[in-house]
Amino acid sequence: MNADVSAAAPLVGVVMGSSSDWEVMQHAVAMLKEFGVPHEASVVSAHRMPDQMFAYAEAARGRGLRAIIAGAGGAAHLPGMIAAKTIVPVLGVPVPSKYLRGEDSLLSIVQMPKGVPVATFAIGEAGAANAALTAIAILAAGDEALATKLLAFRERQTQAALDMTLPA
Ligand code: RP5
Repeated sequence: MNADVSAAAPLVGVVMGSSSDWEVMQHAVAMLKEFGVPHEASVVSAHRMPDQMFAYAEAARGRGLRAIIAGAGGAAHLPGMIAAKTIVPVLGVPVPSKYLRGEDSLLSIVQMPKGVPVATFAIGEAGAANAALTAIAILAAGDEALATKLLAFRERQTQAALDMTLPA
């Protein structure tokens, strides 16, 4: 397990099935960094290291994680299997795959049977960034300073859209 741990005790865990997922999943980590949210990032492969995956999920709540962002591609069972072993909210990111462009990843993650939810996001970079923003929103419910940062982020986006111009 290859972990990149930020200074404080992590509140959000970012896991992915392979180092090849980093190109997409780095956008979740970048967003958490931008908001100063303590986090960790590691490779946890569902089919290549299932024992470590279960250990990660089982320990998550006790270690203080408040959300887990899980990205995987292809037969993307990582988010669902982590969700099966913890009540910490799991935010699933479908990583684009070689042959089916991530549609396989999306359907694998989104179609969880009733009872064990995985909140599923868009395929790729937008999904990774939005999963982080959702983790931030979950934490902001009990953290006014973080809520203020999130509101300011939204206001900057609004202003950027208001400032947009089109060619004459
Ligand atoms: C999945 O298989 C990973 O999440 C990755 O998206 C995909 C390919 O993995 P590698 O062959 O690049 O390690 O488990």
